[in-house]
Amino acid sequence: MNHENIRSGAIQKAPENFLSRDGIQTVASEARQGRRDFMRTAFAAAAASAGASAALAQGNPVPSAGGDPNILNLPEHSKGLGQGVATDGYGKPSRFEANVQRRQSPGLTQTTQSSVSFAPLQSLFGIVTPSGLHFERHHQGWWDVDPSKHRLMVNGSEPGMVKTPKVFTLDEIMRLPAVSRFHFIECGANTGMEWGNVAVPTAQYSHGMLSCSEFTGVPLITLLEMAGADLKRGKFVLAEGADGSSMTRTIPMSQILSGEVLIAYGQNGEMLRPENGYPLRLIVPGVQGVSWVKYLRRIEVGDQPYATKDEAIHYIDLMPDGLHRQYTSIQECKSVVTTPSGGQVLLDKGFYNITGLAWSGRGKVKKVDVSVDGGRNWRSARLETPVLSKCLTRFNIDWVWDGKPTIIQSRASDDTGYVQPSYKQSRAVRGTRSIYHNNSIQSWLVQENGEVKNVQIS
Ligand SMILES: Nc1nc2c(c(=O)[nH]1)N[C@H]1C(S)=C(S)[C@@H](COP(=O)(O)O)O[C@H]1N2
Ligand SMILES: [Mo]
Repeated sequence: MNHENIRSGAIQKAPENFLSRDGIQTVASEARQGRRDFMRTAFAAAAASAGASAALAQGNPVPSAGGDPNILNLPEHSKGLGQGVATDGYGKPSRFEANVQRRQSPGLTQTTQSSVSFAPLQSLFGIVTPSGLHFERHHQGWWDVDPSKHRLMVNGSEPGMVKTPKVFTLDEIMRLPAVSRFHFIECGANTGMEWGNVAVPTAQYSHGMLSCSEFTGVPLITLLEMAGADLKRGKFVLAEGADGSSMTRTIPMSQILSGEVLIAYGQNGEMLRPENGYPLRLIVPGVQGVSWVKYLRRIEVGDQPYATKDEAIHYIDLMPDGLHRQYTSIQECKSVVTTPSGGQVLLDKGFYNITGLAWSGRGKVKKVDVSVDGGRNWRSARLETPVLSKCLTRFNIDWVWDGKPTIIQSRASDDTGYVQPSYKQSRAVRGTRSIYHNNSIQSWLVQENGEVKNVQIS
């Protein structure tokens, strides 16, 4: 690429008004203390010795001349008796992984109670988000609801819409035929700060309102059939949560008829976490997170959309002419490189595995192209299996860094043929004042000193 572009300002630097300088440094050092720093320590000896970078370039570190005490000396754990089984009954990550945490954005948390925490995408592997690291978004705080008292009501908007309105206990729901499916959930506001070119420092803050789990539950259609819902007149369903936010969203019956909308109690092999809606939540694959109603207590069948507050005035798109789109639901195809990403530090020039996540609310990811020269050239990344519909897909691609500043990007397309847009393309339609549904191509600037920064290419 033409590195002059970086200096001449064709590439906009991340503005620093989102966080104080201190804030940015804190976040960057949090990221550094993470896995990348582990790499740095592990390879430090190798990198110091002559010819090491050439060896690293082949992915083959050479031992230092003096001998590495970490291989020459037997560690304590090879000589002594280890600990007995964990006594707390529920395992925790290694103490060396303590930096891998959900984090609250210093710029977004204005109230006494935080309402968003972001998943540490840059520290995760594969496609599943560990339940304790799943992002959180609460409109009115979370609750640990007593499952023995929780009820789900299924009723109609008018007499006849549902023949026998029903109230289900959790036990009754758990007796029904269950399915387990992997799906991503993304808040419609994910990457929202970047519409206005506010470049938050890490992938956690730019893309971390995104998670992926194996959900277990009962297809909503099963409950509707049990209650005798009129599936011809009933074109829409209202889903309502039991928390104080009065979270209510309209779901089209067509999606429910496909069998993919679930009433879920399971997440990654155990019950849902309280933060994620324990004991029941709605799973609406491909649709923005707000429709995945937590603490689900009521399903109403009706013949028209409900236009509730959380769909008529929130989670819709502000267009450049000042008008809103009436309704938006599907999360369009998107991707992000998670390593290298903002706040991480590369060790040295040489070989790296570029890795990231791609997803589409419309189906399967078909292809992910990666550029390591600011969008001039693109190569297809390897899509790791499984590649599932409306689910995160992991991609990997080889890269040999020559030690010069460069820009790394990923561009996903899905099986409908849709291609993830550039910022230029997104802004041409959406302007810069939107909050929601930003699926533009993310750019990470790798600087000469190895530090990676969030930038936007104008
Ligand atoms: N009952 C209820 N459901 C809710 C919300 C809420 O505040 N209350 N937040 C919604 C929003 S905006 C999102 S993005 C997702 C977040 O789900 P999570 O907290 O499990 O990540 O839940 C949705 N469902
Ligand atoms: Mo959301």
